[in-house]
Parts: sequence; structure tokens; C-alpha cells
Amino acid sequence: MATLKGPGKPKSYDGSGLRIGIIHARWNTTMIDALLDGAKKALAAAGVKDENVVIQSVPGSYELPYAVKQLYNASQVQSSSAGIPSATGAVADLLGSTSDLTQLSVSSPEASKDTALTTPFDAIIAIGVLIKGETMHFEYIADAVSHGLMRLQLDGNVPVVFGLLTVLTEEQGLARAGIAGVKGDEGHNHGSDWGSAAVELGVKRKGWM
Ligand code: DLZ
Repeated sequence: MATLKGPGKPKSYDGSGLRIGIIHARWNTTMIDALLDGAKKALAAAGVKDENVVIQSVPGSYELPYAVKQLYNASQVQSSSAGIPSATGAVADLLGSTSDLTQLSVSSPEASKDTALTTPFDAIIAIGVLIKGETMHFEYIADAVSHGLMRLQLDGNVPVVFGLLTVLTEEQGLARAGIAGVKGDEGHNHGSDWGSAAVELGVKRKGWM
């Protein structure tokens, strides 16, 4: 169905030279999986190589800003430290646990070792789904995460795509994950928009630097 909302007619950008990080929460997994899938498909459609997409998960949306910061910092350290033997070593130092790195799933498994995190990211996508409950929890997390992610992109030097759905009902979340629309259609997968935004910002960032 045609709608006035959305980023307008998509212009295509060449993402083949980009490195993109994705941090996603695991709360509300059905929607998260669909949104992640939408983002990955948009990246692939723009030519971003599988081995240049690094994906890390955290339990809930509240953890997104911290994890984005660590991923960003790790890639900065790695790219400026010729002496570090492996990229995963640098990440382990910063995240404090090598076992966590088994979760650092890169789209193609063979790329998940030393090729991961060798250069800074051109954009990082933070994905989470917050569903309003009976308490003020939703408001506090939504506010904290929004401000945290904005601060990271302004203080750091990387675009952080705001992939946080803040919905009042599960139905609204499903529609925005492209799973089932409130009006009987399939809704729209916002993850796809987030992938495209990451590519556009990543390409433009190179021109602005
Ligand atoms: C605790 C909690 C609740 C109630 N709801 C959500 C939610 O809808 N979406 C989400 O991503 N995370 C939720 N969480 C978990 C918090 O984000 C966080 O992981 C915990 O409070 C631990 O810091």
C-alpha cells in the first residue's frame, strides 16, 4: 500500500567498499530476527560484502549503546595497531571475554576470524524492539538508548543507525518487522530501511571526511 511515510524513493549507493557493524538485542526475538534479516538483505543488495558485516548480539535494548561503543572502539584500536596479532584479540581485550566472540557471527563463517574488525566501521546499526508494558520501564529504556546512540555517533566518528522500534503493542512491532500488518497486510520491514540508511551514510561519510 502506498504511504507518505518513509525515506522516499530509494537512491542506490555502492556499498561494496563499506564495513558495517550490526549490534542487535535478543528480546522479542521473532521481530529481531526479521529486522536483522531485512537489514542484511539491504546491505547485500547494495553490494556490501558478507565478510565486511560484523554482527554481535546483546540481551536487551538497554545494552545497545554500550555494545556499539565497544565494537566501535575495538575496530579503532585494531586498525591503528599494526602489532596486534589478530582482530579477535583486540575485541577480546575490550569486551573482556573471548567466549563472547563465538557470538560475534560474521555473515560468512570463514570470515569470522582474522578478517573481522580490521578496519573501522563506516556505519553501525543498532537493532532492538521495545514493547510498552505496564510500568515505566519502556520509557526509561527508550530514552536512555536513544540518547546513548545519538551521543555515540556525535562523539565518535561513525554513523549509528537507530534501529530501535519503540512500539505500544506486539502487533505494531510485527507490522514494522514486516511479519504481519495490523491492517491485514504484511506491514513493512524497517530493517531494510536501516540497512539502506547505513549504506547511504557510510558512502556519504567517506566523502565528508
Ligand atoms: C527488561 C526488559 C523488558 C521488560 N522489556 C524489554 C523489551 O521490550 N525490549 C528489550 O530490548 N529489552 C527489554 N528488557 C531488557 C532490557 O533491555 C535489559 O536487557 C535489561 O534490563 C538488563 O539490562
